[in-house]
Amino acid sequence: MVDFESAGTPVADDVIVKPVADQPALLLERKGERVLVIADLHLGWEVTLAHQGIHVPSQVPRLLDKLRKILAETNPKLLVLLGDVKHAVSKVELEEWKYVPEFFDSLVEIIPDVEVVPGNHDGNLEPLTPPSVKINKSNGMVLWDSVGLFHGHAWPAPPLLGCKFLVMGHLHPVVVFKDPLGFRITRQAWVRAKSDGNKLAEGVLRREDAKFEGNATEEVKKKFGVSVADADVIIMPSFNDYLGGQPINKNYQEGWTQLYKEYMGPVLRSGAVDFENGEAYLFDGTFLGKVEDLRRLAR
Ligand SMILES: [Mn+2]
Repeated sequence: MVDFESAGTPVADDVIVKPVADQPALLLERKGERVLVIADLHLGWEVTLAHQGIHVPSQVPRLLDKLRKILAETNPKLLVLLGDVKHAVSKVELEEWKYVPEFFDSLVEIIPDVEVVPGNHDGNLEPLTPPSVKINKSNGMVLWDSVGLFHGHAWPAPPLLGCKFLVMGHLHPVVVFKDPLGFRITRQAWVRAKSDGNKLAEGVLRREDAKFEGNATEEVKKKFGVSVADADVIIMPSFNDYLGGQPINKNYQEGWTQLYKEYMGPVLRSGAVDFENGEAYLFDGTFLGKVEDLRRLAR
């Protein structure tokens, strides 16, 4: 296991949150109970490429292999797939009827307890998964009253506002460096940042009622019985390492580009998560620095 170095391993409510060493997987632990989280598998990404004339062999065996090793090493009771399990948006591509069930059939033999929090690519996922796999709502799930898990393309459900930890995917963060000769180095990264609970609550309430005004924290308590908390937010790297990523230190020059703004999802766009002061880490635990400092290195 690797600690998030600079601030130590976050612990609250007896919950330990740790990235698995050298892997894009997050281990949550409470009183000896372990849950593994991975995000952005994008099964079938290679089929989309094939439509463009680029042929890459099916990644299903490779991804399963990687996952099998991590599961053997960490021995969790539950695996959570944090969105974008498959790649094709909403309409199920023909090929998906083969490789998505193929993936899940092998997966539930390795670990019987699997839950999905759907992402923006997961329309019509249910008919492709075994009945034992639980598909949650796309506005997220709460674990142990402390950990909110949501994909990140949409606002989380009100109960997640009370969580001390929020885990999200969707962004596929990578860090890009350029050396003096112009060589570009791209590395997947973890980002850890603080959320402003009240700001997040404002966004969640506005989604439900566009005219909302007043104190969001009080309103969430009144309406949903949830005590809003500032959270430790962990943005996960994509499990499928073949995918492109969002260079967190590059797409920002005088402001986020329009495309990136649209992509990053309402939570990050709203400023409710202090992404600028977020800390980036490599898979081996190396602390790279704050997101805003890394931007200077990208130019
Ligand atoms: Mn996504």
